[in-house]
Amino acid sequence: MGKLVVLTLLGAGLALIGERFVKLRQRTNAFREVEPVEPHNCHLIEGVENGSEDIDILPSGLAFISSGLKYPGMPSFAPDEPGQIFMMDLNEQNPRVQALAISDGFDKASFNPHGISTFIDKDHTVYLYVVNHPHMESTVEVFKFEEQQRSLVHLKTIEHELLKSVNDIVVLGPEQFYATRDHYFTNFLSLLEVIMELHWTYVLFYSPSKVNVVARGFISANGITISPDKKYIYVADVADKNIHVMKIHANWDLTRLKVVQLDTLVDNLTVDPDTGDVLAGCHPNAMKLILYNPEDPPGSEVLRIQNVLSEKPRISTEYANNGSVLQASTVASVYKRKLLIGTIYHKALYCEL
Ligand SMILES: [Ca+2]
Ligand SMILES: [Ca+2]
Repeated sequence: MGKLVVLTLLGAGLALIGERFVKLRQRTNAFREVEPVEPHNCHLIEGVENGSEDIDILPSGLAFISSGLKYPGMPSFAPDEPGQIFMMDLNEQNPRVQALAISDGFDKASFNPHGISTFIDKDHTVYLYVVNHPHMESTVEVFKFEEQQRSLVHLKTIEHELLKSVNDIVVLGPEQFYATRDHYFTNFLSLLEVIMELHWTYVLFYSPSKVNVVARGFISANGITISPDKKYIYVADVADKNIHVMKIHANWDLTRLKVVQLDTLVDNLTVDPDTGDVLAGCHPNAMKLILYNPEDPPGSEVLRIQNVLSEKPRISTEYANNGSVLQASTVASVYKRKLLIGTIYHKALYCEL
């Protein structure tokens, strides 16, 4: 009788592992190959070699690019070099990147920038908020942008017990932002939460006087951005391959209105300022991302979602590549028909649409 119980439990355990393994392969699109889609005028951006995870473009056409992310489980082509923020002026005929100088008094050696968001104050001062992972912790760094000097003045570091495993932020006002948490566990168990499909991550609202969770139920909340009229928030769940559309209330609480299901692992989101379309930087095959093989690298994919609030949003592919040009795309940001595509640890692409 004892043997039978053990065998039954063992069989059930193996069946569960097998079922989870099959599910994981489906969830990561382990068998998916992309068909190439490329606008006519695209070229790699000289000087960006070690990632460009997030890109935020000011209304004036100045683009901020976060570079050099070191993230658990992902390769880094420059593991010993600190991260940087690059700038690119998209009004120039042939825009080039330049690394922004960062003021003294900030630990530049451990700078590990991830998601970014800009905020323009009433007095026109530009602030850059950066998710940072110094020593694999999570902080939000607030910088003031000095346009003439092309530099960032570090103002403060924001830390909070709920600001863990932060992926991206969107700034709402002075020292007010939403932030996404991409893992619940901060140790080896984080792998388990994806395998078991635990919906334990969230969106956090932060202000100096109030910090609270405003949306739950994501396997891995990733990119976040706001609609041009500031009424809606778009949140990508990278592991669930979808985008959540949420309404913002006066007290900053969020209500989920709809979920746009896709067949690709959605990373960062931006909005085309001319059309209001959502642009999604995506990973077509996450298995290739995790099991990095330079002979068969992860590809890149950018989707455009038109009329995201309507019954039937229109989804089209703006860019797709099998990794021969651009690997592991995370973000696409557009300014006057000029498109920038960033990546976790690879290069960055400039296209004219
Ligand atoms: Ca962002
Ligand atoms: Ca991200």
